[in-house]
Amino acid sequence: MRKTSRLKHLINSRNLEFLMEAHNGLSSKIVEETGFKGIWASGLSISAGLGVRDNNEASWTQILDVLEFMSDATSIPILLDGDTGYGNFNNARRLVAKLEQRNIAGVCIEDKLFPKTNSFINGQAQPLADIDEFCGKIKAMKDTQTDEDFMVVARVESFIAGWGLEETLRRAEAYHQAGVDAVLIHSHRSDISEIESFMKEWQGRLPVVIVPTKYYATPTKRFVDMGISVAIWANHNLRTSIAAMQKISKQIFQEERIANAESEIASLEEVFRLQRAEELQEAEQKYLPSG
Ligand code: SPV
Ligand code: MG
Repeated sequence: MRKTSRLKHLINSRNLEFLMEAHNGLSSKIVEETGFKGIWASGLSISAGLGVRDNNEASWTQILDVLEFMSDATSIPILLDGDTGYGNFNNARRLVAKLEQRNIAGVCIEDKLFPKTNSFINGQAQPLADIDEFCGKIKAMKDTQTDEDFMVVARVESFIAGWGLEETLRRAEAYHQAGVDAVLIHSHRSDISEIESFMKEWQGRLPVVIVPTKYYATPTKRFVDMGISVAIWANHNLRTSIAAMQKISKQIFQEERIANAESEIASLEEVFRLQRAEELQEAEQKYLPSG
């Protein structure tokens, strides 16, 4: 099954499904091996991994280059966190064309302004996109895709920007009418009350995707009971790698030796396995002249 079709099934499945964050080829492989059915190509994590801020400092073609490694390394579908679509409708539809070429299964765009700011920074101050302009962007993206299963998810940022349920419903319904495949409702509260209020009114008009980064203490069963379609664990591979790298760098720096690090880190054999070094050795036997 095509990656687009797999993501479509995942989003439309009756069960709660999960996307796990990855930000490069290696983390993508680990997500797939672990058993996840799909990958969230997080803008926060990719930008942090590149050493820049989550403010579109990395250009969209630089993001595409990272995605190409992620997609080549895996067979599960990738949903790109496409920020605002990197410009207006024209930039967003060109993005769709390029994502299809790279076998990326879908993209999520948020109703903010380019250059975006991460939703957990200065939440109240963030201006939202004009609804009609954002709907035009969605239509342009849906009209551009050549694979009918390519997924466009609209992320509603009105709770984040300090607006209430009414504005969130108004926006979600407008994006629904514009032809989007699912809505992502974001919240920076530490409880799930905003999402819950939305779900009561929404009544399953389209699949709903959530990012529980701030309401992490909410039991997953509540998402199921509410009828959430997809939960995204949005930045946990990035954050675990930061913690692990800081710990081991500090230890080696202080001790000026690596002996104590050895038992705490992946073996070289594990690195080679993840890179599929064995396959190249077999290919060399087959294709290089012997003797
Ligand atoms: C990301 O992972 O980059 C997201 C989700 O957009 S969040 O950071 O929670 O806004
Ligand atoms: Mg993001």
